[in-house]
Amino acid sequence: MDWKLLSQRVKSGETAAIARAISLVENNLPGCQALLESLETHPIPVVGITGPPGAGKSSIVNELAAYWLNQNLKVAVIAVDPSSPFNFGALLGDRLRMAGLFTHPNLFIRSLSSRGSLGGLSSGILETIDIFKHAGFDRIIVETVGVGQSEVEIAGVADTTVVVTVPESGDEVQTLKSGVMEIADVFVVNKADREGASRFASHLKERARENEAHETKVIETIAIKGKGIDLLSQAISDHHQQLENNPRRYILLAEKLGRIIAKRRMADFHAEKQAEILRQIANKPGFNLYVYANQFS
Ligand SMILES: Nc1nc2c(ncn2[C@@H]2O[C@H](COP(=O)(O)OP(=O)(O)OP(=O)(O)O)[C@@H](O)[C@H]2O)c(=O)[nH]1
Ligand SMILES: [Mg+2]
Repeated sequence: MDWKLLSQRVKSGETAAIARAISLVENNLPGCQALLESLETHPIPVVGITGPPGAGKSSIVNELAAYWLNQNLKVAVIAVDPSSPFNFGALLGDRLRMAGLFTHPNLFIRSLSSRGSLGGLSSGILETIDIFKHAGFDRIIVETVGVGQSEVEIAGVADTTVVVTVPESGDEVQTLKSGVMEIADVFVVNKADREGASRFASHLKERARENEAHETKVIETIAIKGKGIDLLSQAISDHHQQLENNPRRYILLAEKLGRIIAKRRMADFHAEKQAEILRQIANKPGFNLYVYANQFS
């Protein structure tokens, strides 16, 4: 397909064209580079939602999407699933279908598998976000399960990172994984219908105040009842507004540039092919991986 035409069709918001463009960049097909170079990437808020398995991330994504759709905003959702590319789609789909939103013309949902990428995040995520920006979405949500490195990585992709936690026990406060406090722009204590939620929330608020790097809001939600979603939406908007004059924006942009360069440089690197070569040479006396690596730079 002619990439110029495709780019125009994406810009006018055509669903089929958006889907086509995403698979083009995901699979690095011919025309992909030209398409990427044609994108007009407006500064649209990218909201990362991360947190432990089962914390209620998808439920929150559903409610936020519904909330924004009701305000006549166009919403794109990317789900990065480390285990299965199907899980999320099914779960999110069910709820949205129930709410009558799944086929809403202003909503686009895309599930990306994180398999095959080194960190936790899918390798096509930056490009997919930019395609959504070009297509004129007003809000872009990225859901990722907070396992491995993905939650720290999400902070490099999202303008606003929302960390979803649940009031399982008082100990949870202490066991928040290191680094999580630093990446959270907004904390959500979901399942606030459970006992101990407000105690847990005030613990978090205290911890958030101790963090001198930046202030983190703590919002209590009951996602299954849609409670607290308005406050969460407000906290996200507030954070995004602060970002406008924040030098962190350019740090994010520089990180993104780094990812683009790294991806280009790694394009010809195939781990399996290298494993085969290394099997032949790595046990030879004097083999040195640093010397071997020189041929790639
Ligand atoms: N009691 C209660 N249950 C909730 C709430 N929000 C979500 N749940 C339930 O918690 C379970 C997990 O919710 P999900 O939204 O799938 O959580 P998730 O974080 O997306 O899960 P993964 O994507 O599998 O990591 C579901 O059974 C939800 O119905 C809440 O506010 N209160
Ligand atoms: Mg989920």
